[in-house]
Amino acid sequence: MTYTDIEGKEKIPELMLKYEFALNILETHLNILIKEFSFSHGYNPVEHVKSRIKEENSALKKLEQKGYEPTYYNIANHLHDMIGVRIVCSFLSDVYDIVDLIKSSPQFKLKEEKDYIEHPKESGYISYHLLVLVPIYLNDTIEYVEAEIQIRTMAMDFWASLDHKIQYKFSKTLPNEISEKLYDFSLEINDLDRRMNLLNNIVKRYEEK
Ligand code: 0O2
Repeated sequence: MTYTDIEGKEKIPELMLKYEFALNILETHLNILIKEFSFSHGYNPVEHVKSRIKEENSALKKLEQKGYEPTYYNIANHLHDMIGVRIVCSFLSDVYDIVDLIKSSPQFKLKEEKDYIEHPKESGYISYHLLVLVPIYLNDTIEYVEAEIQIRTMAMDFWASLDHKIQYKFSKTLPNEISEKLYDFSLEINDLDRRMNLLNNIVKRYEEK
């Protein structure tokens, strides 16, 4: 199935255009926030930023997984991560600095936050998610478009990327022996992140001397 087969298909190009506008605005604001933070702190907490608009087949697959019909309405109302930005940081404390930075920005409205660092998912997935509303200015109206921002360390990103690759190889659920190992590795990664953060605190004390 493609977008051209779904109910409300004639409204899809306009929706995609709005996603494109919102992503452009979001990327620009995030870039400014991070650059300003780096300038004022003399330190850049961000390793890299990746963004995307969800591909057609992923969007339709996600609707199916969530039990929704593949319609324009359901894409617009039930997929909250059609726009996704991933900010990968160096240390655990950097993740929280970036979360605070985004939350205190007047450029976005915060809709929801999910702290999968304090509360990892059953799979072992660790990350911090912010669901924000990005204003786009169209003729005489302002529309707010949802976007998901995932903030994580390099270690969390390493786990999530490999987990994603492994999941992809299995069409149904993962065999227990694999999901259990992935969960254990995520605990190790979490522990390593915390120890690296402590080490960084010691490094900072040396820098202050
Ligand atoms: P992709 O390909 O990365 O886009 P919601 O999106 O809020 O309606 P959901 O699915 O419960 O509902 O949201 P959640 O779990 O807060 O966030 C979903 C996204 O987080 C996923 O998007 C992944 O990017 C990431 N994620 C969540 N759980 C896992 C996991 O166990 N392993 C990995 N590798 N990533 C995870 P998509 O659309 O599923 O995938």
